[in-house]
Amino acid sequence: MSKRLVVDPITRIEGHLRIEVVLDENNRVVDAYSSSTMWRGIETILKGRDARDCGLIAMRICGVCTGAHYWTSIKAVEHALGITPPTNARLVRNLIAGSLYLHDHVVHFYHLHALDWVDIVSALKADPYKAAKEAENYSENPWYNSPTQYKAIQERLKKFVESGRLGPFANAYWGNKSYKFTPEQNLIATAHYLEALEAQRWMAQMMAIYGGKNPHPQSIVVGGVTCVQDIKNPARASLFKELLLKSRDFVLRAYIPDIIMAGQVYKDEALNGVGAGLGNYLVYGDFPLDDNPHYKAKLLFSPGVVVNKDLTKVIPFDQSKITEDVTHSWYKYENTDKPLHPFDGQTNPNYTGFDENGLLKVNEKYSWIKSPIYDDIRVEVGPLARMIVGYASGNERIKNYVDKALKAAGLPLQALFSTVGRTAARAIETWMISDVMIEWIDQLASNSAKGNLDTWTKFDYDKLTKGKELKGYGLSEAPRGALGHWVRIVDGKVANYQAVVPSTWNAGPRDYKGRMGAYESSLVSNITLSNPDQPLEILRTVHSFDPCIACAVHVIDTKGREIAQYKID
Ligand code: NFE
Ligand code: MG
Repeated sequence: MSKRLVVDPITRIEGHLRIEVVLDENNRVVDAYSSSTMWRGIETILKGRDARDCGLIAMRICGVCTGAHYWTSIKAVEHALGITPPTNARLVRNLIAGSLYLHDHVVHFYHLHALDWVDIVSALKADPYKAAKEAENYSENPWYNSPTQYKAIQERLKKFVESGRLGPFANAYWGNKSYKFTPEQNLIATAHYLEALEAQRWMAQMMAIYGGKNPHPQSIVVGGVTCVQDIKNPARASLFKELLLKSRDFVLRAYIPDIIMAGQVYKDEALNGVGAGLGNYLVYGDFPLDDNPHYKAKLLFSPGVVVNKDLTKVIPFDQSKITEDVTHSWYKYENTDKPLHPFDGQTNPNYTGFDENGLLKVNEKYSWIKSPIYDDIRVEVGPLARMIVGYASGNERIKNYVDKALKAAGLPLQALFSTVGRTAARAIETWMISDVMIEWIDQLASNSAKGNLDTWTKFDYDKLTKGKELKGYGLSEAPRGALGHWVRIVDGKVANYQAVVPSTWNAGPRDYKGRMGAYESSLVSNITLSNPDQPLEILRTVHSFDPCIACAVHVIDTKGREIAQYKID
């Protein structure tokens, strides 16, 4: 007898996500469906606008990776106009994007994902002396290293629990068998969870130094950046570096050790490919290291495609091979049923609802997310894709960090193909980015000291656009993965605008051939629930992608109609 399990809403994510799985008699997941139950509308709003304004509006696609849409949009317009920003603008953009990585990844691991691994209640049973010793197994210089500190954290926790006001720790699946940390390990991770609430503030402040504010930075414009005064003032670079070093310290002494600990404790899951998913990975590439246009520059993250977990081969990335399919999505294309390239993309809603039992109509349309396809392959994007494609491309920097982390956890490369690997990849790239950012801030400070305050490439918009049709794309690696914006500009006004977003790639439903999206595929990868009333293993794997559904859908119902009803199972 198989049974259908509905998890709706999935919490500790951005937006509204529903997962339906089919369990066999042993509670093993044998089928899975991912559905966005929310609808938004930014692509449509952008039509008819001056293309120089797109970035400011496009960043409203999301409240989390706001900046990623902002600069990706600006890159698309720069591509269409044929302009390239100068060195200082490149460095500032890399620094702002880097601070988004640090902030997003730390907040994700601790505040959105950790409770899938860490049993807070068990931490109350820990021996603080043993915890202080245990922390030394994962770091030479642990963030917390004295029994007194661990005891104080335990006291804080006790007060929480005794007051009955559990706040963020309420309603979890404490005691579930798939929690594997010892009480001491749980106490270590809980301590870092609380500390990360403070640490994430430093990373948000970093973005605001050159971005003006956080979220929604505002200093990037078509052609460059506007924060000349901040580049000129050496105190700004000093403050940035101070916050960067503090953040990096937290990453090295808390985040990375916690990942090594998880890698060791959850070794079997990693080796058995639990949550592995599609095995196909796509990276657009990002963080330009020279001043060529973004699609030609040498990049920190190598672009490319790896298929079937085959690390011996990297297929070169070509944006013309991206399409979006709507066979199982609540949209309808005019005049065609075929997947469309984003330059020709359409966003026409066609909501067909749930079945008579309130379940997804899995053989028909069942999500507000489209299904992106690369060269007729379904792919996963994100930190794991970046580490895999980088590794397979022979990217020395990426190889070095991946090898160091795997060695510390005592795991082979193969272990990356799992939920544990996906979560570890995010930590590994956070470590790498925090090191590279030191180089970038030093370069920016040195340029400024030499009197190079060049921040903008001059252009004449009217001259460039009058009477012309121009097309451009911006390709980025947002924290959650490959992000592309495509714009068509006619006579200076936006004629069409399409965004294909990381969570669209990962959370999309089946495609026209019935092939699963990345979440769906990862859920049917060797996952068995230890208690079907507590879908902890489902949350752990879905969270390992760091879902953002606002991003994935980015279409808005301006009339405020009810578009879906929620059933909380
Ligand atoms: Ni809304 Fe985003 C990132 C983008 S997501 S968070 O990272 O682009 O899919
Ligand atoms: Mg789109």
